[in-house]
Amino acid sequence: MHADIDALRERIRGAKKIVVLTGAGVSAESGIPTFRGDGGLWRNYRATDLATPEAFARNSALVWEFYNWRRILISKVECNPAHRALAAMQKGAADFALITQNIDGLHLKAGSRNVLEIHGNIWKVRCTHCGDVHLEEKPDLGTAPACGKCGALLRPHVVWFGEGLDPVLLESAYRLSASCDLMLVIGTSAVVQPAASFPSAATSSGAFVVEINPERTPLSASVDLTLLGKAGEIVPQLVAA
Ligand code: BV8
Ligand code: ZN
Repeated sequence: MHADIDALRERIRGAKKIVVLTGAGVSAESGIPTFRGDGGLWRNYRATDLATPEAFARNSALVWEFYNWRRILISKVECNPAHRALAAMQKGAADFALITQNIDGLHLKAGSRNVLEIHGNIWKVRCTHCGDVHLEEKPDLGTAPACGKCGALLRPHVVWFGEGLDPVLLESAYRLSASCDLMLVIGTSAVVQPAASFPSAATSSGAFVVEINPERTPLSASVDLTLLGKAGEIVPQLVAA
């Protein structure tokens, strides 16, 4: 592993354009349960049951209880060494982009800039009627928060399953993936589309693609290097002075 890490550190140093794609695994060591790992349950619901427009239409109060539970949890955790190392890597790189599937905002909190939050941000709310979007830092918004402008019900400004991603963000993510020479894929089970397709866009454009994950994933067979381990342990070694 050490030789791989040393070689990768050299590759990072020499890379012209680095793109990093992160998933829930990069926040696991901050204490935020991942989606598909154990602990990814809330009152015996799976996130995929509640993170849908249908669930919100059926029982918006239950969905708000789920998001308030996550907002309260996230408000209490800290960024971990993986978040901090990625912020440092960005500072030292000529051309760097971070695409995250996470909505916890921890990359921004760790100092990463221009993060593409392709699934949205749990700290943003959107009005279901007038579409107004704003940051709402209070962790518990109750089960029927109302829009300050028009009084209609607010929803989390996140992308639910079955909803399209912001087309501008999606196009940028593909363009960045297809024009980098090094992609690091960190802490994702590579199941959720369209994010799971970004690494193959990088590969087909000749990039060197690295996966960092304690487990193998559907991506493992097609990446150039898999570093089996925790993000909080491996990523800091990639930016060590
Ligand atoms: C779309 C925001 C079309 C909300 C999220 C069948 C039926 C219905 C839909 C589909 C279907 N088949 C495919 C689809 C499409 C669907 C999809 O991909 N479903 C999956 C489940 C099969 N995709 C969508 O619906 C997307 N939209 O396709 O729309 C469309 C197009 C145009 C117009 C209209 C419609 C929208 C997808 C976005 C959904 N929203 N989040 C919220 O969070 O509440 S996705 C959600 O899952 C999170 O963002 C999360 O990040 C993401 C992916 O999961 P991972 O990040 O990979 O997390 P996971 O737990 O799976 O894995 C963690 C990994 O970390 C593991 O590998 C683990 O080993 C590793 N790990 C653990 N510890 C560590 C670690 N790694 C490093 N260090 C550690 N310490
Ligand atoms: Zn409104």
